[in-house]
Amino acid sequence: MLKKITDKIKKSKNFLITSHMSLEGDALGSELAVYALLKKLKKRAVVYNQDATPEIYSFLPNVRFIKNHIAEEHFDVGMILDCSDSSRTGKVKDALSCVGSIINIDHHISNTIFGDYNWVDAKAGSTCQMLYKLCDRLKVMDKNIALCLYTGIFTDTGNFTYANTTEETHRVVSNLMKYNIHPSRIDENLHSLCKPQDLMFISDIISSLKFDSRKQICWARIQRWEEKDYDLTEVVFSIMRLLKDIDVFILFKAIGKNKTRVNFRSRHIVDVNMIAKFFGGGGHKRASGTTVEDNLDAAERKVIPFVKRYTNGIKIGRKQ
Ligand SMILES: [Mn+2]
Repeated sequence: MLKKITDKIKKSKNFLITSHMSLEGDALGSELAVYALLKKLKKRAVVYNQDATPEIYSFLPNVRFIKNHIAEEHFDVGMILDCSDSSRTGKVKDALSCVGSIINIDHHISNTIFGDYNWVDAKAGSTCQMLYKLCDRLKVMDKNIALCLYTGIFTDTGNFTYANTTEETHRVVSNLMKYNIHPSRIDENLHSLCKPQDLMFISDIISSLKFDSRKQICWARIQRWEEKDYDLTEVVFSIMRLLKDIDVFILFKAIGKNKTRVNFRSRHIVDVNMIAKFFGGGGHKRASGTTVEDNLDAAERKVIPFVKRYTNGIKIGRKQ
């Protein structure tokens, strides 16, 4: 598939690049790496997203060229990156209905294979890790592309701590490091951004922690989830992950009247993609989410017994 995709890219002139709503490091890193790659090949390319780019990613090269509106235009190819289904592009879907062909490059196990060219590798820790191969094959790697790819790999592997961090991840990163990448600066851009009131907000969430009787699942909830210019979800999970032996972490966020966002994480064992799927969502084995049309209490009453039943009989203990 990689060869078919490189051939298609070489043959085409005019590209639309997009990803999923609620942009994060892998989505933006993938888009901007592909944008830089196409520019190097002297192609026309537009990055078009439904959502505005969160401020913390403003250090990424070419981020100012990302568009949130476009005039109607024809594109030879739509490159959809890190996106499990074309509906997750939000309003960009309208523009995709008139592109010549769709290239779908992704690592979500829940990917619906919606493209004309589908390169989906659920074993890859990030889409950026996959794109390294594409850049390598097209011989376009440079400092800007390396910075984008590093950022996506870094964020999607939880700073190289999640179970999706592999030998391949480090091999790719070691090659990217040849392009004058400064991990400490990237980390500071992405993670040193809380204001004092944010820590109080996180402390409210952490004080709601509950556990199942077998101490395998823990969950927290927040009544008034605040949309900030960066997402505190991963910060909350990184605190929950400090708990010994627990495998499943769940965060319930009230995001509207009778609307609750539920995020799932697992450390080693439980397939949380299957759990999210049961409630109409999806994602990865170790990280997934869904939105349920219920208030916090009702969502918790629905989801937690299901997770308990689902994990019952699965031996959850410390590996290694
Ligand atoms: Mn990703």
